[in-house]
Amino acid sequence: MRQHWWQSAVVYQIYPRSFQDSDGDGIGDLNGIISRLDYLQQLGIGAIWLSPVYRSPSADNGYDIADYQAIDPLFGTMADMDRLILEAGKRGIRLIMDLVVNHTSDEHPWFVAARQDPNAETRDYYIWADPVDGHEPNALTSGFTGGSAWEFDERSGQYFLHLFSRQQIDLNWASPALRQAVYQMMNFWIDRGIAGFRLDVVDMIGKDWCHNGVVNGPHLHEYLHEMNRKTWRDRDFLTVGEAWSADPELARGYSDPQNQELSMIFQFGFTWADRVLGGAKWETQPLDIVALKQALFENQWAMASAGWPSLFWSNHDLPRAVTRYGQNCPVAAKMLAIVLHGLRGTPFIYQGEELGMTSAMSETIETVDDVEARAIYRQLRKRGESAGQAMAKLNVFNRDQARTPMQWDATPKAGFTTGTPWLAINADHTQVNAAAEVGAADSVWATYRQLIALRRHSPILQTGTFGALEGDPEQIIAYTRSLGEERWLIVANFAETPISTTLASPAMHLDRYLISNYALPESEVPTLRLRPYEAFIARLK
Ligand code: TEU
Repeated sequence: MRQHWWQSAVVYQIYPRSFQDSDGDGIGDLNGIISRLDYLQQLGIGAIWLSPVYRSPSADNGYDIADYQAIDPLFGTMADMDRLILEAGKRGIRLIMDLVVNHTSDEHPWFVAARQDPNAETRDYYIWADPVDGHEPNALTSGFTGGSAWEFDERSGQYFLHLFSRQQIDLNWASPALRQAVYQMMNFWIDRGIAGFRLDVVDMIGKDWCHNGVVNGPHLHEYLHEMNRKTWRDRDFLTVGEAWSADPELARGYSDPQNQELSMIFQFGFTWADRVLGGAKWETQPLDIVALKQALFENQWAMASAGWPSLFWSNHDLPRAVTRYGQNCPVAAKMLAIVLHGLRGTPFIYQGEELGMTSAMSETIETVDDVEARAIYRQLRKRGESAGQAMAKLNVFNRDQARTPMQWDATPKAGFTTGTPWLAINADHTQVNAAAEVGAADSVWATYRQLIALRRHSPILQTGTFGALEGDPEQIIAYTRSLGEERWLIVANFAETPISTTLASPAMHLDRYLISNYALPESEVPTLRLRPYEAFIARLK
C-alpha cells in the first residue's frame, strides 16, 4: 500500500473559541492560534483539525454555518486564515478544516431564499415535506431541542427538517445542485492550501428520512465517492468522517482505498464501555475494561488488510478522557496516551489532552453554554426533576466540560485571554498548564511529545501489524506491533490497582523500553508487575 503523510503524522484538534485569544474579547481566534504555532511545532504534530471558524450565528459554536466561504469576525478574517495556513506550513503543520455539510445555519442565504420562495433555486437544497393529517410528517425528533425535528413553515405550508437545533437545517443531498455547490465550496478551500477535511456527522448525509432513518442512507457511499472524485481525488489528502453509527465493518467500508471514499472515520465503539447501552446520555456504569479493549481491538482487526483506523479518546463533544478513565491522574493521562499511540492508525489529540486537562463541572445552568446540554436540562426540569438533580445528570455529558479554555499558565486567566473568558477557566489550571509542563521531563506533555516523535520515526508504529495478546487479565490492555523481524510490546494497566501477571506468549524477551509512564518499569517481560495505571512500549528480541 502506498504510504500517505497521515499514516505517520499525529493530528491535533483545535476548538478555536478556547485555544488562544489575541484581542481580549475572551474568545479564541485565528491570530491566537498563529501565536501558538511554535508550541504545536515543538509538540511535533503534523496537522491541525480546526473546528469551524466560518461565518456563523454560533447557535452551536460554529457547527451552524451561514457562509462557508467567509471567516466569522469573531475569529478573524480570510487574510488571517491564509496566514495561518502559510505559517503552519512553514512549521510542517498541515491544516484540516471541519466540513459541516449535513446542515447549514438557518441564516445561510440558501435557506433564507428557500424559505422566502418555494420556487427559489435553493428550495430543494433542504428537506421539505407536507403535513400528514395536519401534523409533522413523521416522528423524528431533534436531539438538540428534545421536540420534533420538523418545523412548520407558514408561508409554504410545508415542514422543514432539523435534526440538531432549530438553527441547524438539514441539507438535501438528493439534490444534484446542492451537491455541486458543496463540492465547489470544498474546492475553494482546497485551492487555499488546506490538506484535509473532517466531515461532521457524515453518516447522516443522504438520509432516508421518510423511513425514519437518519443514518446510513441508501446513497451515502455513492455521494462520498462522488465527493472524492469531484474534489480531493488527485491529492494526498486526509479525510476523516464522524460516524456515530459505524461499527468496525462499516468503518472499513468508508476507508478501504478501493472504494475511493474517505481516508478514515471516527468510530465511537469504545465510548459505550462505561455507558448503559441504549440508555440516556447520563446513564453511565463502571468502566468495563474488557469491553473497551474489545472495541479498540475490533477496529484494528477489521482494518488490518484494508482501510485505516483513526485513534482518539477525546474531542469537543466528549468528556475529557483522563477524567472519564483515569480519575484525573497525570500518570493515567500518560497511560491513555501510550495505549492509543501504540495502535495502528492516525492518532488525534484534542487540545489540552497533551497537558492532562480535566473535565470541568458546571454548578448552575446559567453558566452552561452547550446547546445540547441546555435543551436536555429543560426537558429534565419539565419532567419534575430539581435543579440539583438535573445538573448532576448534565455534568456527566455536558459538552462544556471539554471546551474550557486552554491552560497555558497558572495566572488567573491561564494565559488564554486578557479579557473575560467566554467559558470559565478550570480551577486546576494552577497545576495543569503548559508553562509548567513544556520542558519538564516527566510531564504529560513530555509523554505526548515523545510518542509523536516515536511514531514519526518508527515504521513499525506507522504500518506494523497489530496483534492482540490472549488471556491477559481483565484490567490489562496488551498488544504487539510487528514489522519484519521487529516486534514491539505495548502494555497498560488500565486500573488504579497494581497487578502481577505473566503474559501468555512465552516467546517474549525484552530488549529495551522505549517509553513508560513510571520512572523505572519494574516489569520483566513476560512476567509483569504493574503499578496503578502503569504503561509502556518495549522492543522485544
Ligand atoms: O456531533 C455529532 C453528534 O452526533 C453529536 O450529537 C454528539 O453525539 C453529541 O454532541 C455528543 O454529546 C457533531 C459535532 O461534533 C457537534 O459538535 C455538533 O454539535 C453536531 O455535530 C452538529 O453539527
